[in-house]
Amino acid sequence: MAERYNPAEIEPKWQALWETERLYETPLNDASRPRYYFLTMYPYPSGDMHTGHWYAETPADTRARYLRMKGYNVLFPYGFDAFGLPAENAAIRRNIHPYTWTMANIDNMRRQARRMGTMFDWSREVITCVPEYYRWNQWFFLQFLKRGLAYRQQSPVDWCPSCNTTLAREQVVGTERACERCGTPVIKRDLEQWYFRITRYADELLNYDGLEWPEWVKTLQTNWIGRSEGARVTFTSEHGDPIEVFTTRPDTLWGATFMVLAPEHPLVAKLATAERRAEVEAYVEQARRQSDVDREAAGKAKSGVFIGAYAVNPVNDERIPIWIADYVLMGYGTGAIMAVPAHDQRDFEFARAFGLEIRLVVQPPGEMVSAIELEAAWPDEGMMVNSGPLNGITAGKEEGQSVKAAIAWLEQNERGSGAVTYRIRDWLISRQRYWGTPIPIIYCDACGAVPVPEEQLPVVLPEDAEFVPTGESPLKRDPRFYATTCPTCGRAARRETDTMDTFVDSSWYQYRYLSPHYDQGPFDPAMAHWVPVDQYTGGIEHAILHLLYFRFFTKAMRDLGLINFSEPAVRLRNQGMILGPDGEKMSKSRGNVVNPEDYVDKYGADTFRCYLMFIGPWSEGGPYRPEGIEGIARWLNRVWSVVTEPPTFTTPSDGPTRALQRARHKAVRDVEVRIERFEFNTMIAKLMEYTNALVEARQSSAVPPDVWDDAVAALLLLTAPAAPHIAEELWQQTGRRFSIHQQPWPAFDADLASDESVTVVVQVNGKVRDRLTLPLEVTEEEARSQALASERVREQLDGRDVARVIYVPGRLVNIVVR
Ligand code: ANZ
Ligand code: ZN
Repeated sequence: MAERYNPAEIEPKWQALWETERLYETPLNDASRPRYYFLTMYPYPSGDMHTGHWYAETPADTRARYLRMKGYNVLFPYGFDAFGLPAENAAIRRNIHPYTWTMANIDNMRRQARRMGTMFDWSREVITCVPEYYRWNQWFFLQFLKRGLAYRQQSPVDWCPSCNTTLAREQVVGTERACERCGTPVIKRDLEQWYFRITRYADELLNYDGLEWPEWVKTLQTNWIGRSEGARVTFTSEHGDPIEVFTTRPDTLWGATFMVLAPEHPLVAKLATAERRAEVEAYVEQARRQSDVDREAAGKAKSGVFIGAYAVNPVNDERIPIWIADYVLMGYGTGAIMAVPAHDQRDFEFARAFGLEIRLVVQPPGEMVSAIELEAAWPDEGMMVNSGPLNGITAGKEEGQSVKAAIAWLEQNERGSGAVTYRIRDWLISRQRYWGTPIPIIYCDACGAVPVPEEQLPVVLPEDAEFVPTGESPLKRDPRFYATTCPTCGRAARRETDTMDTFVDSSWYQYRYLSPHYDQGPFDPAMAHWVPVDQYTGGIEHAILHLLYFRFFTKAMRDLGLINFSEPAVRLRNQGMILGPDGEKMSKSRGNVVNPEDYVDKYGADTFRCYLMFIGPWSEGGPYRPEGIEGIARWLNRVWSVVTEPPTFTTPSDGPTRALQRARHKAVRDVEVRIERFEFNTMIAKLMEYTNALVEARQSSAVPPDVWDDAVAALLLLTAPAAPHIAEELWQQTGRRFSIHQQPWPAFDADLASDESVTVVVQVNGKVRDRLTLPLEVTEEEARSQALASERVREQLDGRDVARVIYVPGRLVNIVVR
C-alpha cells in the first residue's frame, strides 16, 4: 500500500469524482442544517487564473470547507465579471468578437479553477455578459428610473479629441492627463449621462450597524462619502444674481473678504466684465484640463483671475471682489465659496498671492494678534471679533458657540440656513462602450427619453458588431442596433447607445447565484432566506467603489421591496496582495509572474494551496518566495508516509500514548481557532506540528492501534480543508468511507487540550512591569485588556493617557503612555 505520494495522479481523479458525485452542489432547500452563504469576489475573465486568484480563493475555500465540516449547509458559488474594456480592446487588436474572447477565457479559467480543488458550486455559475444576466441590470435601471434613483444629466466628462470618445477615469494617464491610447491631452466635454442617485443613501451608508467589517474599510468609505455640516448662505452679485455658497464655518462670514467661483460655475460667463473676459476664458480653458485631484493638491501654488465683478456679503452688505480659481471645484457644495483668508489656509495662501485683504474674526487665545502678523490661517478656537452679533461668543461647533449662533442668525434673518454637504457624487453609469449592458432607453424627437417597456427586455448587444480602432462604440454606428420605433408614439426613434459601468454587474451578483436561471426577476424570492451573505472575502483594492455600490444596491433593492434587510454582507475580510518574488506587483512586462500551473504540474495543487497560505498573514499579502514551497512539499510527503506506513504496534506504554492523545486534542483546537481567525499561515504551522507528533509516536511504536487510528483520522480531517485531495486519498486508503469532505469536524476535549499557556510580558514605555499567564489561544483584545487591568501596570500608568498599545502575539504587550 505504501506507494509514493503522487499528486499528479490523485488530484484529477478526485476532482472528477467530486464532480460526478455532485459533492459541492448546495441544496438550497435543506432545512436540516444551518445555512452559510460564503461569497468570494468573482474574477474578471482575463484568460488565466493567476497566483492572485489562488491567493484569494484557496484560503476562502479552506474556510468554506471547514464550515461545511462544522455542520453548515455552505453555499460557495463562483462566476465571472465578464463585461469590460479588455475584451473590447482585444476585439479591436485581434479582430475577435468580445463574446468569443470572453467565453474562451472563461472556459480556460474554469478548467484552471477546477485544478485548484475548490468546492465551488459550478451549478450556480453566473456570467454577467450573457443576456440572461444583464437583462436584470436593465430591469433594475427601469425600476430605479421609476423611483428617481436613475436620472440623466449633462455633465463634464474626460474626452479624447483624437479618439473621439469619452474616457473612463483609469484611461486618463499621467500628470499631463493624456489619453491612454494615443497620448493626446484630454479635455472636458459636456455630455448627457445617466446617473444612479447613490447620494440619496449617503447618510445611511455612513451607518455600519451590525456589520463586522474591518475598521479601515469603514473609515475609507466614511471619508469617501465625506459628510460636512455647515450652512448655505446666499450672496448677491451687484446686479442681483444670487450666488449661493456652502461653508462649514458660517461663523466666519464677517471675515469674508472676497468670493471665489469654480471656473466652470455657470455665473462666470455672465458676471465677467468685458475687460476681463479674455483672461477669464483662458483661465477657464486651462482649468478644464486638470483633474479634481490635481486641482485640490495641497501645497500647489494658488492660481486664479479676478473677473471684474463684485458681490455683496449678506451679513454686512460689504462689497467684495469675485475671483475664479481652480482650487474651488464645481462638483462640491455649490461650486462657489466665500473666502475667509484669516481662517482658511487655502484662502490665506490665495489672499497672500494676490494681495487681498485678510480680516481676523476669531481672536486666538493668549496675546492679541492682528491679521498682518498671521503666518498661516488660524482655523482653531478663540473668541469671535469684528463679527457684529457674534462678537464675544466662543468660536466652535458646540451648543452655545459661534457656528450654531451664526446659523440661528442666518435663519432668523433669512440669509441662509444650516445645511449638510457630501463629497460623494452620484454614480455616473454611462459608458460609451460596446461591451457592457445596453441602457434600456429610446430617444424620440416627440416624446423624449422613453424607457424600454419591461416586456421588451433584454435589449441585447448585436452579435456581429464591427470594431474599428477609432475608439467609438460600434453601437453608435450600427443602425440595426439603434434604429427603432418609439414605444409611446410609434415614430422612428433611436436607442441609447451607451452601456452601463460594469460595477453595476457586481453590485447584485450575490443574489443571482441563488437562482441563476430564474426568469421572473433578478432572483427567486423563494431563496431570499439565503441572503444577506454571511461572509464576503476579496481584495483590498475594492474597499471603496465596489463595496459602496454593493451596499447601495442592497438598500435600493430593499426599497423596491425585493428584500427586507439593508446590508449585502454581514462579515467582510480582505486579503492582501501576493507580489512577485522581487516584491513588486506581478506583471508580464516585469517578468515576475508566478504561473500557478507550473507549480501545480510540479508539486500538485494541495502543495501550492498550502504554500500560499503558509507564506504569511493573509490580510497582508507579500512577495512570493519560490524556495519556500519545498518545505510544504516535504510536509505533505511526511503526512503521506506517516499515514501509509503505520507503526509496527508493540506493547503500548502510557507516556507516548498520552502524548499522542494530547497532541490530537490540541491540534483540533488550534487548527480550529486559526481558521476561525483567518490565520491560515499558523493553521499550516499547527498541522505541521501535529504531523511531527505522529512521526514521534510512530518511532516509539508504543501506542495502541485505536489511539493511532484516531490520531490519523484527526490529521486527515484537519488537513482536509487546506489540502482536500491528499486528505481524500488517504481517507480512502485507510479504509474510510467517501467522502472525507462530508465528515463532521472532529471534537476536542478542552481539558486535554488546554494544558498549555503562554507567559506574556507587559511593558510600560518599554520597561517590563508585569508578567501574565494567559491561555495559548488568547486574542489580542483579551491580552490588551488583561494587561491594562494589571495592578502593577495601573500603578505605572497613574492616570496618564495611553497613546498606543503594541501587541506581539503570545509574547508581549507594550503600553506607550505620554
Ligand atoms: C468659509 C470657511 C472659513 C471655510 C473657514 C472653511 C474654513 P469640507 O470640510 O471639506 O466640507 N468649500 C466649499 N465648497 C468648496 C468647493 N466647491 N471647492 C473648494 N472648497 C470649497 O470643506 C468645506 C469648506 O471648503 C467650506 O467652508 C469652504 O470654505 C470650502 F475658516 O467656507 B469654508
Ligand atoms: Zn415618441
